[in-house]
Amino acid sequence: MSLAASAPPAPVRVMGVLNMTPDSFSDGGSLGSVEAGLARALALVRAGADILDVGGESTRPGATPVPADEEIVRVVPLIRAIRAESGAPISVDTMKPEVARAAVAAGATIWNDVAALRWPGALEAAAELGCDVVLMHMQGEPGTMQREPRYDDVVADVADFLAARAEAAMAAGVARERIWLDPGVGFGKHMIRHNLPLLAGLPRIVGLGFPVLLGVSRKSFIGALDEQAPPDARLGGSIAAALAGAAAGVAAVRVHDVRETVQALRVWQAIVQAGYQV
Ligand code: HH2
Repeated sequence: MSLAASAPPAPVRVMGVLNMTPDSFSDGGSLGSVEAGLARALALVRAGADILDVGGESTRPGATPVPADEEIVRVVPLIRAIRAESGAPISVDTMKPEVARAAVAAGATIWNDVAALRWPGALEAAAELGCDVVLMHMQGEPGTMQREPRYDDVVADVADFLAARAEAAMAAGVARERIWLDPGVGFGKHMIRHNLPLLAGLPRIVGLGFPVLLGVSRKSFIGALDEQAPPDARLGGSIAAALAGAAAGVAAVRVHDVRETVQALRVWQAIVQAGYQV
């Protein structure tokens, strides 16, 4: 069947994870210095990353909160070092407006906020900074979010929340074209009962009309579906979930294993593209 009349989807962008944290669930402690972080960042760019996501506070369930000044010390020198060596877009993974401000001053152009600008002063900061913002859904707080997550209808609840946060951001002065949405897989969601229907319902989130970022890499639901495989043994499941996102129309995926994901997406994209040729 030829689909020549309509255009194939744009390639899915890949955001590579750089966690400057001692305690991240998937790769904690692997980057102990700016030099190690920079080497990893440049390796991710060579592997095909379109965006580098620098984080200084783990959001895994039960993680210890990090004060803003400590988070700034973890992320800003690395952002500066990357900016000096590479033109790759940098996002900062933080909930705190003061960290976002320092990161943007150092060269980040995207604020990846798992709290969707709900911290005091966050909406105003995003509007002032004028950077892109990722608004992610999370039920509860990182420390307690996995205790007893509840939804009437997880897809509808997440879609309604994201639409409301996008409205709040625009009302505060954030330009519509700066906004990305993220369903927040694993953030206040039962591993199977909530994450899987949410992934199946991604077209509804995409249908809100903003680019969607999806973070599924190495997440616990993959271990739950495969004999409790540990985070570093979840590559196959991570790629499967990323491709499910691609098929649903997400604009970008946030991943630890950049090279492997880029290859999987290239093959998927080539197959889809072949269906559009006369
Ligand atoms: N997931 C994590 C962290 N930040 N940001 C967005 N937008 N979407 C996500 O799904 C997402 C995110 C959790 O992964 P990781 O960074 O590997 O772990 P930790 O939070 O323990 O540092």
